[in-house]
Amino acid sequence: MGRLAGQTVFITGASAGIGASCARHFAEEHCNLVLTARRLERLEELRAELLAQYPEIQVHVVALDVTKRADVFAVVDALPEAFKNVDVLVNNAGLSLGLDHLLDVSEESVNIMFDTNVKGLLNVTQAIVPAMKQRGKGHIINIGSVAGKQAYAGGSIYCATKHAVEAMSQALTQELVNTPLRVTLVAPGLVQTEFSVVRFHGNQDKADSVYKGLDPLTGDDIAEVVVFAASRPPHVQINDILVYPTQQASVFHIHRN
Ligand code: NDP
Ligand code: 8X3
Repeated sequence: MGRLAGQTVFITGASAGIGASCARHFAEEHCNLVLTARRLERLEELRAELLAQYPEIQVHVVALDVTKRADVFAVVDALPEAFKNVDVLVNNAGLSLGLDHLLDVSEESVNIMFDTNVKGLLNVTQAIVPAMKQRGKGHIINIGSVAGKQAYAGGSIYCATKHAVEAMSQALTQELVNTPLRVTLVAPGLVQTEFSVVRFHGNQDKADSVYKGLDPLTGDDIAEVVVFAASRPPHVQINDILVYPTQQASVFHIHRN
C-alpha cells in the first residue's frame, strides 16, 4: 500500500474530464472519495464503477454547484462522519465560455467564469481548509492552466480567472507556511476533455478541431501528476507544475502534424 491509502480526497468537478480521472487514480491508491459536481447521475455512475473495481474504498457523491456558497458550506458541514476529515482537496471544477474578445464578451459569461473558477474555488477552500489547519494535516491541489501564465486573444476572461487561481495558490502557500499543510498548483496545457465542448456551447466539431493534428494530454495524464504531488512525503511540497503535451511549448506554440 502507498502513502495515500485510507486518506480522504474531496474533488470538485468530478463528473467529467480531469476530475473524473483524479477520482479513478486516487481510488487506485485506495483513497476514500468525496465526489462533487452539478451532474449527480454522472457521479453515481462513477461511484458504481469505482466500488466495483475497488470494493475496499468508500465513495460519497453529492451534487454541488461551487458557485453557491451556502450550498458549499452546507455540503461540507453535512459530510458523513467517515468523510469529515478531508486530507486532500482537489479544486478542479472550472470552465471557459466562448472565445469572444474582451470588448464583446457578455456579462453573463464573465460572471459564470469568475463565479466558478475564482469564487467557486475560494468557496470550497474556505469551507474545507480551516478544519485541515485545526487537524494539522491537509493538501490543497488547485487546477490552474497555462492560461494562468499567459493570456491569449479571445481568452481574456478565462485567462484572468486562471491568473487569479495562480495568485490565490501563491498567497495560500505563503499563508500556510507555518503549518504542515501543503499547496500545489497544477497548470495543464491542452487536455482533451469536455472542456472545449463546453467552451463552444456543445459544438463537437469545433471542439475536436482544437486537438487536431496533435497528441493532446488526457485527464489521466493530469491525474497522474496530481496523485504524484499528493503522494510525496509530508515534508515535500510540490508547489507549481506546468504540464504540456509534447507538441505544445506555450499557448502560442502548438506543433500540428
Ligand atoms: P470538463 O468540462 O471535462 O470538466 C469540468 C468539470 O467541472 C465537470 O465535472 C463539471 O461538472 C465541473 N463544473 C463546471 N462548473 C461547475 C460548477 N459551477 N460547480 C461544480 N462543478 C462544476 O473539463 P476539464 O476536466 O478539462 O476541466 C477541469 C479543470 O481543468 C478546469 O478548471 C479547467 O479550467 C482546467 N483546465 C483544463 C484544460 C483543458 O485543456 N481541458 C487545460 C488547463 C486547465 P458539472 O457540469 O457536472 O457540474
Ligand atoms: C485550458 C487550456 O489553452 O484552452 O485551460 O486555455 S487553453
